Amino acid sequence: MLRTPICDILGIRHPIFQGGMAWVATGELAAAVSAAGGLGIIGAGNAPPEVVAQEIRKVRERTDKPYGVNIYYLSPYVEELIKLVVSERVPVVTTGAGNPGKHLPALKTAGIKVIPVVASVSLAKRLARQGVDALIAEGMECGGHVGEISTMPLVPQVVKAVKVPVIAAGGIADGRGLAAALALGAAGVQMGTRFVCATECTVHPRFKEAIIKAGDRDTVVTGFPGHYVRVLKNKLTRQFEEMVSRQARPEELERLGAGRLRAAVVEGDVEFGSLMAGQVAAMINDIKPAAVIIEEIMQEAAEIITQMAKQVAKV
Ligand code: TUI
Repeated sequence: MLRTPICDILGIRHPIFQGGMAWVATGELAAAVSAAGGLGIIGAGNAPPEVVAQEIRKVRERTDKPYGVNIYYLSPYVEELIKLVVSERVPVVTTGAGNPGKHLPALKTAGIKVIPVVASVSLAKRLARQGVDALIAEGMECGGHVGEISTMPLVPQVVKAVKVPVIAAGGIADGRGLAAALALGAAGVQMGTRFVCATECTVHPRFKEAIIKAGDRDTVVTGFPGHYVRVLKNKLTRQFEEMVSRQARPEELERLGAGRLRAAVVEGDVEFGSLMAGQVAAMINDIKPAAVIIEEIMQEAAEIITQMAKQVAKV
């Protein structure tokens, strides 16, 4: 049995969050993760509030366990989404790609646990002072939008800088990753790519297959200043790189990227879709139910920690 303070704060059995990935983290996936004792998180992405409300209903129909909604701060609907999560009394809100500071009073008054994703120590400190319940420190091994610091140096620095629990994200897909994150001082982990290959994840099967086939050097960070994303290499990333090398205008690059995540997730366009995935893609070799993913990780982490403690005892 491996419990950490985040389990008690949120009322979950296992210290495992499922990343709130835009287009990917639907109510079906979030419900499966929450029902299995982790924290399932709906990814609002750029979706309008009525779509997110439907995903919330899906979770509620399937489980009465705690779940979350991730609000992406570059969405045009941030204000409406804040109103939605407050009126729906969503138990947990995670945030990404921005600073949720100004919405903290409204969310806290509604009794919502607020857990922002940060990629730097400075934002972590500011948000901890403002009263967030926990933080997710995301290293640049992750898929999608990336910061500049890797998980191994980011997590201990954030842990040292704040008093609230820190969840490690980026580069974690198995029990070894959970044990390592706990060793860095984290109270749990968030995983995205591993849950893309959950049975309950509704992405196109070709997206899942692309992750399963990926090797250690098959992701690349592309994009433009202020919006770098890690994706699986394909024809889209090669075209993007060719345009960058001939110094194409940012508008041209933006046009090339528009709608590409939807194309990957919904249509299974593995050639010209944006296949957002982390470096752990190379470590994922199968599709299995979220509950099995979680049970195996918990088991493996407990075995590693027990083994390590024995090694210490021997000396
Ligand atoms: O947000 C993510 N990951 C993402 S966003 C995304 S792109 C997307 N595309 C279409 C529709 C919707 C979304 C793909 N992956 N991760 C969380 C994260 N947040 N990582 C880093 C940050 C971050 C960056 C800067 C958090 C705060 C921040 O603060 C800036 C400031 O204002 O201080």
